[in-house]
Amino acid sequence: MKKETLKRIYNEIKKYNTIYIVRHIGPDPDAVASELALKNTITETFKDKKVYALGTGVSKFKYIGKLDKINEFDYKNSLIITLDVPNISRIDGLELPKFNNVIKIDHHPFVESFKGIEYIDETASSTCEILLDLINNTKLKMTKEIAETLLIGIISDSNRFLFSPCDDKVLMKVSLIIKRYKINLQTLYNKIYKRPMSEVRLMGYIASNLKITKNHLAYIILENDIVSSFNADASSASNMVNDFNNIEEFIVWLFVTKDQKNNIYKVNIRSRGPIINEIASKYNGGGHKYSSGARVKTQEELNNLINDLDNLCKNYMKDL
Ligand SMILES: [Mn+2]
Repeated sequence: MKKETLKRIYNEIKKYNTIYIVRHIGPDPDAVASELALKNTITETFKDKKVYALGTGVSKFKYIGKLDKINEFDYKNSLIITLDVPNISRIDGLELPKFNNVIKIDHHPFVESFKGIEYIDETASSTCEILLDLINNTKLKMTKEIAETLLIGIISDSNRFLFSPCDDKVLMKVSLIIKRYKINLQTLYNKIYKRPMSEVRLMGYIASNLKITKNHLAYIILENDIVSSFNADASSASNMVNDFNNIEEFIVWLFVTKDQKNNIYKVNIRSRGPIINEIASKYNGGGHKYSSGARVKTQEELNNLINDLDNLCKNYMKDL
């Protein structure tokens, strides 16, 4: 069944000369790596196709590759492939409803239909792992560069195979491409994990100022002047939420940063027990069961979100 859908996706790709690839706003390495790997395997396989990997660029992820910028779209005769995003409102780079032909490839829980072919594998560690399956099961070509890009997404989204889901299947697939393309993991890790000292100092600030409730919820609101005093930007501060896993004193934790341009609070939430994506979706967000994001406009909404998560922790602890 799954293999059949992968073959259908390949046949669709074959049909179209113009293909746009998009992913979610506020990209992470899996989002960016998946769109560039897919673009590269399509252009490697079909030399004549015009393929665009779209969305706002992030300087931190420049090492993964360069994104495309276009202003005019062929709405009717093109194919859109959405990666790593379950809801239309979080797509970055184009307005999906305007297009006729859509393929969705994702590993997040289903949120809404994109009215095309949908391939959702919640057991996959990352969208890049699904694309590895796509290449392994079709005539799409693999190169060393594509394999490395896919590995960047798989390694980042699984945090070096720490987060679930992570199983024997992904380790087997990864080990095969590392061997076949003689990939140097150390070089790759250096690219993914190298960071300036100022970020580590910011982590120290966060560790010292994180508030922990009696229900085992931890949170911090990172004002922009604090973040910039450490020479960091809001998105890298927000992503540090991943570095606070497995801490005894809390089971759910959230980092709040401010998006000055759109005047909203961006909330990044993690859990090692309670399921958080239902609450996140109440606050203009969503995501995985244990890893979600939300966006709220006012301090009041933010307080409500924190209260809801605190209650979630309380109920979870009661049932243990
Ligand atoms: Mn992902």
